[in-house]
Amino acid sequence: MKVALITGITGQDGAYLTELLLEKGYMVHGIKRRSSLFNTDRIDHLYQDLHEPNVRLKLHYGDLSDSTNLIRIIQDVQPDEIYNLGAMSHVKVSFDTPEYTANADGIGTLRLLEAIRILGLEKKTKIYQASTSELYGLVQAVPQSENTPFYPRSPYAVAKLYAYWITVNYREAYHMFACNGILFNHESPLRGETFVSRKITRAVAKIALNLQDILYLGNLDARRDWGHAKDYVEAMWLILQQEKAEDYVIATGKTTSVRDFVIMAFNEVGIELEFTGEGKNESAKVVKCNHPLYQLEIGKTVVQVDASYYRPTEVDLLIGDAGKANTQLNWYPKYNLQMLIQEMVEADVDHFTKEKFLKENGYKIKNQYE
Ligand code: NDP
Ligand code: GDR
Repeated sequence: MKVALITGITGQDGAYLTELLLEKGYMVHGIKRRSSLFNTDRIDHLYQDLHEPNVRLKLHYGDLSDSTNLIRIIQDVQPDEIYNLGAMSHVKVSFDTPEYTANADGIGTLRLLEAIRILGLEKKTKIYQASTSELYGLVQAVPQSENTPFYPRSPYAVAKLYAYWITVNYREAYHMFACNGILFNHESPLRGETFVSRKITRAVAKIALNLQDILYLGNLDARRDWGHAKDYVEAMWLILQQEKAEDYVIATGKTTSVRDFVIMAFNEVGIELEFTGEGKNESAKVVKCNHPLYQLEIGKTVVQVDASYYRPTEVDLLIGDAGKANTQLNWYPKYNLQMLIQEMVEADVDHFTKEKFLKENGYKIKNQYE
């Protein structure tokens, strides 16, 4: 049985990757951080009681900032494959916590690579590094491929640049099977609530159900190449199954503005929007509301730009060229943006419909500690 170790197992990609590796018959070990509340919601459905026979998912407490912990876990687990997905992954937050981000996202990768070397596992253990389209930053050329120069634009991207190159360096210096997947934005119903896609789909559901008035957003002009996380974790696995360790861009090849994402998401619940104004004064109002279940007043403002969400330096345009992954990995995305948005909006509508039903029927959703 192949053994995998996943850092960041409690995150969006960690959950989809765990599901995929369990389906493929792996023994999966994951590193989770200690937190004051449970933080395993995304993988609870996969969790197996350790008292059961043939358990194939095991969680270990740990942190990318603690090399002693990483060395011990890797020694115990003896993984065939490590997927380094753990990171402080929010670009805007990295401007507030730059040192922590450098430590976890940059040096954390070095700690894993060194742990493999210290334990003499260079020939056994393959490692996947979660690199990112944020490395391209200030546009040098489009579409962005494995050969496009990097120009990071945030503490997050600079930390990930270190992680990218230290992965390449350990591959070249110590002949380790170490690879970067340069993944463009990928989303899903499991996406963290503060990334723009999920922030939008949650707001669409709440606004349609009259649980929220306005969605405040930052830069609507930014363009992203958005795919589905389920497709992208498949690429991570494929990258580690090749004969030779290499780096790959994973993307859909299509780019869409945040504004158009908003329009498409509201359309899913039959709401048509019209945007007016520019920059900090831009907003959108309802011009049509066709859904039998949702009644919204025509002319009501439902989206408003709030400059506090702007970033000190922005990445304006991302569009990936996944040609190498298409030909070498035979990887193609199964989801397009429309399908992704539909799945995300449906999941959020379902969630908030239940919440509304409970509230309207007198069930007070209490803080469990009250
Ligand atoms: P999430 O933010 O959903 O998950 C991040 C995971 O990392 C969580 O499990 C989190 O734990 C864990 N983590 C955070 N800090 C540490 C630390 N110091 N030590 C150990 N674990 C830590 O990210 P995604 O699943 O979306 O992304 C996975 C990886 O891929 C990240 O490295 C991200 O930077 C990168 N990436 C993501 C892309 C995307 O579009 N989603 C695109 C390209 C790259 P906890 O649950 O406790 O917070
Ligand atoms: P990104 O994702 O920064 O690309 O990083 P995010 O969804 O945060 O932002 C995408 C774009 O939307 C603009 N934007 C807003 N963003 C957020 N979060 N909130 C808002 O209110 C808002 N309004 C507009 C942003 O300015 C940006 O241009 C994600 C993360 O998953 C990284 O870890 C990963 O490496 C990259 O994708 C690829």
